Amino acid sequence: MKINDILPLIKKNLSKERYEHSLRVIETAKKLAEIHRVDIDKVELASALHDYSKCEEETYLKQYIIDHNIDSDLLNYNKELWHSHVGAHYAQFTLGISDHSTLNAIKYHTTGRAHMDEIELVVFIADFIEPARKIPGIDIIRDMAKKDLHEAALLIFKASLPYLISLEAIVYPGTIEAYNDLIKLKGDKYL
Ligand code: DGI
Ligand code: FE
Ligand code: FE
Repeated sequence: MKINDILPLIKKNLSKERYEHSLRVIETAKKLAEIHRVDIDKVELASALHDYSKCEEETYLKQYIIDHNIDSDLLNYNKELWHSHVGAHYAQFTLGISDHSTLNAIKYHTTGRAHMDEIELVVFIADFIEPARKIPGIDIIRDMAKKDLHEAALLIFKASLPYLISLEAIVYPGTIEAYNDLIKLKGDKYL
């Protein structure tokens, strides 16, 4: 599928705000892809679709996960985590997208995962740093994203994990695995 076929689809399925966020993620991700020489077409498609299911009702997402045999353990965690997996399933089975990196970039854009490839990293980072995001310390992450994708992803976890903990939110194990993986890559200082 081409981006020109995807844009009307996401526009129809999303609120105006969410559609505009998606457009900003596409632009941010494309810039990162160019800098880091990552496949632009895959990055564009994945970032366009990353929040495809974000505006669905909680009951719809839950039923979709049950009906399509998506990892049911997700239902034990925050509903914010569901839209990414439902969106990736929709992209694969309804839109016929088969590229694994593209599908994983959609599926793991909320939590990250261990062993993210560059396409996944670009979408994960672009979602966090798109220009409308106002998060303390975000400019340091924006600068790092131009230099080093792994280090930028690590900065995101260093901001988001303490935030989730401050809210006493349950942290999804995949999020911790993603963080641990990035630490292993650069060498654990405490071992
Ligand atoms: O869909 P977006 O708003 O663009 O961004 P996103 O898909 O990264 O979703 C962010 C939300 O997901 C935010 O409210 C925090 C939440 N989240 C991410 N990881 C975890 C989490 N919530 C819990 N409880 N646990 C997590 O591990
Ligand atoms: Fe999302
Ligand atoms: Fe998003």
